[in-house]
Amino acid sequence: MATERSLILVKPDGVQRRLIGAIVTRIENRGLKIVGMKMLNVTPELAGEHYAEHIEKPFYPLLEEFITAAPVVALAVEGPEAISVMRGMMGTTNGRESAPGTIRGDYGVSRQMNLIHGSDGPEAAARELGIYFKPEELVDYEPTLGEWVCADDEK
Ligand code: IDP
Ligand code: MG
Repeated sequence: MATERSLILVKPDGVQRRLIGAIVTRIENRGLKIVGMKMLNVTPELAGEHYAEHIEKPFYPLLEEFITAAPVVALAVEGPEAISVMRGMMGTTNGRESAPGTIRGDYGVSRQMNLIHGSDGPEAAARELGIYFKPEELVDYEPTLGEWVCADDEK
């Protein structure tokens, strides 16, 4: 069991549809700890760095247009196996196929406008957190409720 950090974005559709609060509430309610949070505009350069693995794909121009079209909210989320826990909460890429109960499955019907980004593994998380946050923007604190979220041997 490992405590992990994941880079989460509320994408432009989530900001425009006023779902920032709903998405952040789900993260908090799950017991995960937010250790960084800011709103920013993604530039084409930042989009290319973040989505380097997709840059040659046919859908990339539309993805760039979408992710730069309105602000995003970037979050650094920490917790036991936070990367896979967040991927599970997000649902599958295409909102039409995402299970009810997931963020994408409850709030969306689009493959592109799927509301949330979450790192897909430890290497991606470290890389993406480094792209969106300076070290001093990530905070360290003991959550008062921490000892009631999971047992010591799960941390
Ligand atoms: P993920 O966000 O579930 O990890 P990826 O395959 O890494 O999905 O794709 C990154 C993002 O690119 C998706 O979240 C979605 O916004 C967009 N995307 C993925 N596949 C397509 C596609 O075929 N057409 C248009 N946009 C896509
Ligand atoms: Mg991905």
